[in-house]
Amino acid sequence: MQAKILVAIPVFDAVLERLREHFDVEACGESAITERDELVARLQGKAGIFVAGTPRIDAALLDACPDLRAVCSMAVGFNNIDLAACTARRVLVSNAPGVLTETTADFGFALMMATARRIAESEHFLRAGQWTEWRYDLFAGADVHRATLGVLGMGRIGQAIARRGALGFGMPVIYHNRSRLDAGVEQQLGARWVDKPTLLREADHLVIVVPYSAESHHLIGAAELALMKPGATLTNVARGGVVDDAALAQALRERRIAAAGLDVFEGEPALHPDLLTVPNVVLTPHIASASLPTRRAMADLAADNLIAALGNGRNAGRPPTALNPEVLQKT
Ligand code: 8YV
Repeated sequence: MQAKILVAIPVFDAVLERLREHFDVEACGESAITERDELVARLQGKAGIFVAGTPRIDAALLDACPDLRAVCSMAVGFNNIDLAACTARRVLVSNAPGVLTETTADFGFALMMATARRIAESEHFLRAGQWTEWRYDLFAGADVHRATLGVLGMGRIGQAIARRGALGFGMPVIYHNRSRLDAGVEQQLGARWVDKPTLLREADHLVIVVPYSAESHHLIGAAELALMKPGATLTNVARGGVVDDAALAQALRERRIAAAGLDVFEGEPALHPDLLTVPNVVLTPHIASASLPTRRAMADLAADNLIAALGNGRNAGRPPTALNPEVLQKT
């Protein structure tokens, strides 16, 4: 008998078909399952669940769904999944690292450029029929080339953004991360490790790429924003919650920094209402990894993990990007 799984988010038909070759699949339909009660009900008797950055998988959910053996996510960030609770119950967890690095870096860089050069703001102006004459200062923004790029969080995506800045735009790169890169990698990127206050003080364009955790909650709040240059920009392609959105909206309104580009929000898909009323912010709906080939690769990787975790094929017992592979070891 095939194992039963729940696909809790909408996904490519081709990926569902692949999963159906291995499992008895229940799919959510047009919208993701977000209600806890519905999730618990639909998970009864299911050995696996296919998710992304939502829904939340925590100890209470695991206890209510005792058949669950694998939680496979098509996102790289896994702050919606309580890894320790899963490991304690021998539930395999996988994420989707690597396949979205370059696409997310493209978007992070594009959002930073759109923010610096005021592209969204100027388009709104044009669409509103407000363009009547050329002016020397019309939407004059900040340069990107040769400006100092500050990267907060120097993992795979941070390094890919740094590479774009250093090699493509001649930007000196400074970064802050808990651990320093190898000297060789630093040299290749022309990147210099600095402490967090120095990063905030010196960056012309700050790009945030740290994972969300209790330690990174509101890593950027009013005090940090106060250290930044008045002409600086801030771009967040990491997670909402890393930035205090209320403090950011206030800093933008008071022009304590020039502009921000945000792809992620605290409490998304809801937005802090103040962000909608400040003009100097570019807002996008968590789409940094959203190129079709990359989203397909992310979904396929999550499927690979589910198939390996629960199936009995070639890779049985060896999910490629498991976060707690130890739970599959025979005791
Ligand atoms: C996903 C992301 O699109 O991978 C991640 O961590 O943030 C995005 O690539 C998102 O998590 C989907 O919910």
